[in-house]
Amino acid sequence: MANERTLSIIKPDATERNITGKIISKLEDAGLRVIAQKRVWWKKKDAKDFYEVHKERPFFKDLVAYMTSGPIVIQVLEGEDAVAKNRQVMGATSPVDAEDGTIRKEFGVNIERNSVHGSDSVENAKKEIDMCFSKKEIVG
Ligand code: RTP
Ligand code: MG
Repeated sequence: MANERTLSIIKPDATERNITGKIISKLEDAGLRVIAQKRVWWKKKDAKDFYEVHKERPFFKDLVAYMTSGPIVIQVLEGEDAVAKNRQVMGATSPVDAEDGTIRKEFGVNIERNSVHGSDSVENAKKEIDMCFSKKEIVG
């Protein structure tokens, strides 16, 4: 198993409900370590750039509006198989489909307001980490 890094975002529905600590506990309990973290409030351009892959999807406009509706907490997580492990602890995109014990099952509101983002591949993790953090902000 490889030691990896992945990008995690605690989304506006979760910062609004003041449950960032509960979410971070689940990540840490899964064996992931927070090695960079910041709280930011994205402008439209930030959200559009980050979710560019989804720009043709019907939910894109709503997604950008939602991701700019409040503060988010962006993190770099490190650990064995961090990308897959994080996706596992997040659960399926929609809370109704997510397995028991996952973050989205426990905290997600609906398919859009699903509390967390996690990179879906090692390659995308690298891109997303570079987009969100400078080298010196990451302390492994
Ligand atoms: P994420 O990228 O945020 O980790 O989530 P994901 O891979 O599980 O889902 P993805 O298909 O990449 O979708 C990105 C985010 O867009 C919102 N979404 N809304 N209204 C809808 O049908 C819909 N579908 C997706 C969610 O916030 C989802 O996480
Ligand atoms: Mg995705």
